[in-house]
Amino acid sequence: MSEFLVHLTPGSPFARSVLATLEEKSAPYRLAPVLPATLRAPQHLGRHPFGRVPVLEHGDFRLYETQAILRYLDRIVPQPALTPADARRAARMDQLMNLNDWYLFQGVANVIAFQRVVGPRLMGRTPDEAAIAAVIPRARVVFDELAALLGAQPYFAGERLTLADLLLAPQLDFMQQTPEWETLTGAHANLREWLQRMSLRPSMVATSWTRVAAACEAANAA
Ligand SMILES: N[C@@H](CCC(=O)N[C@@H](CS)C(=O)NCC(=O)O)C(=O)O
Repeated sequence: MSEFLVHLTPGSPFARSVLATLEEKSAPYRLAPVLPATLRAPQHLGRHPFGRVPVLEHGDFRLYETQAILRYLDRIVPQPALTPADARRAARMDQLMNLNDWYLFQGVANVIAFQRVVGPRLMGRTPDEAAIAAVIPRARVVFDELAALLGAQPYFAGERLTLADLLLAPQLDFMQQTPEWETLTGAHANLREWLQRMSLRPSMVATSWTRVAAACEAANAA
């Protein structure tokens, strides 16, 4: 199988989903680090006109948008399958992936995790408490719904790991590093146990911010 190239900035939860999927598939890949300051530079805009990461390259095929990348990887490297064969379980997986992008990331994680984790760590910023407080009602709806959809299942679409788990885990791992995690998951032991289970997977261990940052430094030095 030919190698995959992943353009990313360390710490990106969307990029981590791509890396964790590659790890689950034991697929060969290389990292192409993009400095945050160069996301809007012509070279990166040539790969991703919206100036974001991740971007995947596979031979002469280039692709951005994490859901599209994850589904491509699942088709091109079929084992282990990360999409349920059952239509209803597959629909649940799709629903959760959209919930991640539209309701968890947009307006919840991109505010709370950014203010609490990314801003302080990368830019030395102080969290904007008013901005965080403003999104808590929406965050409660998202977390209550995630817990309801997970229910007593080990994974979001049932008995087996799917792309939905791999898209959600990096976002929720970020959220776990904030004090809001306690508030939002205090009544949702199932969600906390799921993240614990996900965090122990070798694919998640191998793609922590620290590990990816070290791999990016090595790639830059090479
Ligand atoms: N819809 C995109 C979202 C990607 C995204 O928002 N990536 C973030 C990092 S997690 C990014 O590139 N942020 C840089 C910026 O907005 O300047 C996807 O699914 O790939």
